[in-house]
Amino acid sequence: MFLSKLFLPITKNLPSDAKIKSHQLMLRAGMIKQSSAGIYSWLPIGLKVMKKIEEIVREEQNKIGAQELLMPTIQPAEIWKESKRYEDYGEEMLRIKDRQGREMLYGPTNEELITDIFRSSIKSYKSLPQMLYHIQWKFRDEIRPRFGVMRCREFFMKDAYSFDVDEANAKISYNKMFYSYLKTFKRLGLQAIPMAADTGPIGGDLSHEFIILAETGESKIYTDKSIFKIDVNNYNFDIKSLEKMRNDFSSVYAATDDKFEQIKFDKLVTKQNQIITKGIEVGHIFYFGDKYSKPLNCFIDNKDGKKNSVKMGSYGIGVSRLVGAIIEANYEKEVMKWPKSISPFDVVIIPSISKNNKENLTKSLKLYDDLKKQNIDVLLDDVDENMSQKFKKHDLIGIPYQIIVGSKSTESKIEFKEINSESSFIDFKEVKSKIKS
Ligand code: P5A
Repeated sequence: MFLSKLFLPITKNLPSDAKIKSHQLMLRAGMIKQSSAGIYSWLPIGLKVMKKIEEIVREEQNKIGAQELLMPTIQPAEIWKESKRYEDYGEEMLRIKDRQGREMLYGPTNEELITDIFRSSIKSYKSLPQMLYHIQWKFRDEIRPRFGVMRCREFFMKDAYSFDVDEANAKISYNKMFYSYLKTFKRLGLQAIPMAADTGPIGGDLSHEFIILAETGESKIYTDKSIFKIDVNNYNFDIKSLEKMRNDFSSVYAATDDKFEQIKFDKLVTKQNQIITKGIEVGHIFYFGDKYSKPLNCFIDNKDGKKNSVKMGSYGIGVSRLVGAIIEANYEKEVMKWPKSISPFDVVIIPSISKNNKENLTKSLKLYDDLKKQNIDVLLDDVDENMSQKFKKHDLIGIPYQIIVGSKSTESKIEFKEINSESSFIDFKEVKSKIKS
């Protein structure tokens, strides 16, 4: 892609409510545009990053055996009346009437709808366990949408649902998701801490939030440094190892504001190890047994011939929120650096161009073609601007690698730079391995 052709509406004027870095940067770099409070259009660069996150989330869900489907955004009110959440959900639910006067709603979550799908097809314990997920827009009429994509009214969520014969099996599904979440966040370059959490309007008695550390986070968190030593890669994907993983995490003190107890914190965590900071919730998982399956009559025939309610859990990842959260975690002194796994481009070529000298541009076009042939997603900055303006712009866009084509580069040696560090001269053949390693 040539920068001169890219739809990248960089803006300088920020609205006064853009208070945190990720919100400011996403507006400045033309990643999103607000259409009304808490509702955004995703412009090409923003969408590209979000789609890459979505794909990583999808791959990690598939790896643990979850199956993708797609439910609609608009749901009928009846199933929510059956579960008794229609009234309880209150003002956050956007309620709609169709032309026949039927009550509908824009889904804030999908426990009811998935239970309805499940009850109409699965009748026997032999078909269990099952894990189903979709990645779909949600709507919550938040009282105070803020921080850009972090607390929106319309947002993109991966939500998965597990179905098991009994509680013991349901906890195995819960642990599999727990594992998958840690793997997912790792691939996104994030260190997420699982924390026992309250269940709120979703309900149930077992729940974890996955929180990444960031000063601008909405949740205050209290934990022990030693939690960072627990590495998901040290566990296998089998029942015992997954159980051990969850127990290892649970044995370290970690709490958000609502669950925090000073006495316990001081007793369990030495002063040197105490971490008190803020964080962003990027995922949330729940086990709620038959909270929905019972009222919705989702029963299966068990081995012993008796009918039993299916035991369920639900598991959310804020895909659109992650775009903002990753910026908060990576932004440093006016420079953005995307993790390679989700960067809008693999590398940018920045030639020094002037009216009288088009030689660097010609050299760059050749490099561009070569990289394209190697399947590298490359941006060529062919805009006629001086180098300091160019660098400023690329600090904002955040592509992690730059090839600078100026008087110093030769046919064989090119100037290569990782954003936010010093450049060096390398052989062109090494570029691919540098970028993809
Ligand atoms: C779990 C999946 C649920 O809705 N039902 C289905 C359960 N959980 S949750 O915690 O309420 O949301 C899951 C994740 O979605 C993101 N999220 C949001 N992102 C942007 N704007 C919002 N207003 C918003 N609300 C929730 C969070 O990442 C949350 O962890």
